[in-house]
Amino acid sequence: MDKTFAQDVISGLTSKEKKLSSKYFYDDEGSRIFREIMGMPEYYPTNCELEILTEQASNIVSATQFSKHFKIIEFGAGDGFKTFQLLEYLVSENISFDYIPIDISQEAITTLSEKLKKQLPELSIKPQVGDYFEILEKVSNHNVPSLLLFLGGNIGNYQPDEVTSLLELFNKNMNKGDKLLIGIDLKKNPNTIRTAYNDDGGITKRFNLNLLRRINSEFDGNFNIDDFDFFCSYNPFSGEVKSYLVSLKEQLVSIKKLNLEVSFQKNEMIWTELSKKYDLSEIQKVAAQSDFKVTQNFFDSREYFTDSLWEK
Ligand code: AVI
Repeated sequence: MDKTFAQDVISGLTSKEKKLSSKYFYDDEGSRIFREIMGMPEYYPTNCELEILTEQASNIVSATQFSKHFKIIEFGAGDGFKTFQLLEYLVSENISFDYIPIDISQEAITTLSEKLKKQLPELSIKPQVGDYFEILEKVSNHNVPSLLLFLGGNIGNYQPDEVTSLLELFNKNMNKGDKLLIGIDLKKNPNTIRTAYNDDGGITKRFNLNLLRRINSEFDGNFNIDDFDFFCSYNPFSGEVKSYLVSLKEQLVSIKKLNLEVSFQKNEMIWTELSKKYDLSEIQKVAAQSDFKVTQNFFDSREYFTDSLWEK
């Protein structure tokens, strides 16, 4: 049993305002649904970042100012779909570097490595499975500069206090002059954002409901998925998209392996996800708070998203 998940489910469902963290969305089924989301026309971030990394790979690499062999360390590499553009550019230019993708999923890393070995046989790849920071500490080397990648806009899913501690942890494990390229979704027309998370096809709803299905299967729960709805709102002032599951009736749910009975009022909500959108002044502020300097922001043509290059 995943103990941290178990504890978080207990504390989240017994607190006054119920919550479950979106970090638990990504079991195999959740990861599959997320890939469906990334393919939706409404979900713009994926294409925006792909455009940046395709069109501006050479500018990004020049902006790092690395003049000798370096390392690219990618957190949450997943299927490496977007990073491929950057790697392909570097290989085609005969630039000397090692690629170290890190993911918690062995399956993701195996698939990624096999794919890259076929498509970019000249690439030097040193995949790692496990905890980001343990690995970062292990691979950190004063003599070889590093470019860390934290892409996909994942930073938006962290609560404000978690953002600072995560970035401080990155910073602590980097050497002076190392760079961090961080994907950040930007504030924009609120309707564009609302549509990306309130898709007509109900895929994002399925993505959220999958968390209840996961609790049922891992902890022997009896959530009836049809008794829950999905609600999502965007606040253009704070930049926060907040997602919830809504109990459609008064009900009692039991989760046997956790020895837990949870009662729901009709229309009671469980907060599942924060997807925060930033503006450029907030990016400056967050970077400075964790001791980084923003070197340059790379935008897509619509300026919906930035891959922001920071220096320690
Ligand atoms: C992974 N993460 C950046 C996505 C986001 O946009 O917050 C997860 C997601 N949630 C709903 N749609 C996509």
